[in-house]
Amino acid sequence: MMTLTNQNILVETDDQIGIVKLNRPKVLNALNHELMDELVTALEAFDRNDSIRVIILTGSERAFAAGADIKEMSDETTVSIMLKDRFATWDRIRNIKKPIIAAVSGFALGGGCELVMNCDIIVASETAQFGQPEINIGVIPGAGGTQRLTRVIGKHKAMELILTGRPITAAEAHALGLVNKVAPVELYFDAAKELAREIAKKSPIAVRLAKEAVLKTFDTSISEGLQFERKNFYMLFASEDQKEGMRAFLEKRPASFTGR
Ligand code: DAK
Repeated sequence: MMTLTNQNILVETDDQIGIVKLNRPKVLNALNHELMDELVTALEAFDRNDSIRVIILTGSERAFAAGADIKEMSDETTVSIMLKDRFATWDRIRNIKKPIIAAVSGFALGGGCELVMNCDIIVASETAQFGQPEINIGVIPGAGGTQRLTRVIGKHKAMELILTGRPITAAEAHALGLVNKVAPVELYFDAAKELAREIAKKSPIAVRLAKEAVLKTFDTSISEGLQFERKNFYMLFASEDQKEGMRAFLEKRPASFTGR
């Protein structure tokens, strides 16, 4: 296991799993520009690193992230915030090709909840709480909350959460389909790792094309989506992993995937 220290995040690897831990404990991991830049740099480095197959994004037990840094944001004007174009960083996160599992404990609010929804699978501790409280400070979600939350939990619940700013518990988030799995606080990170290990055994090229195809659902019609899925399916027959996977099945042995 290797640990690299940035100012606002901790980065480590565990076998084929890349782990990024948000680390601004004094402000409950509020997402300032510096943290977001470090985060996207770390995620892109894992994305390029062939020995990494799955990424876990996590925070502390007390907070995944309590939102964008309100102190940093409070003096912005329409023009200043637009010219900074900080959403470009979020778009880069959206373009990460490897699966990202969010391991969430404590607060996942505002931008924290939006960051979680940028991930592909969400494991929560029983103490996690999710919400979009921007309405309480006179704004609305800006990093995808109105769109992603609505697609995941439906219009009426999303409307309630976004208009009241009220957070929901891990159990509620699970019932609404926002969270894949809820585990006791001592176990949620291990549960995320277990999932990561399981996915890391699959063909990385199939995993990549599967993630791409699932995400396509969100910006296409069903017939275009089916075409897209088909194209990715055809493409996999050009991979060594497809040959290996099918041969291993027929030879009744576990497959060994290389990502080629
Ligand atoms: N920003 C800055 N500091 C924060 C913070 C935040 N979001 N959340 C907490 N802190 C700081 C507190 O100010 C406090 O600092 P000190 O007073 O000790 O210096 C410290 O963290 C501990 O917080 P509390 O003392 O408040 O702790 P409590 O346990 O009493 O309360 C809380 C925890 C999470 C309920 C509370 O801290 C809270 O309500 N925090 C704010 C939650 C919130 O409103 N989040 C949404 C922010 S708006 C964008 C991308 C994304 C976004 C916007 C733009 N671009 C790319 C342009 C997203 C916007 C948002 O997320």
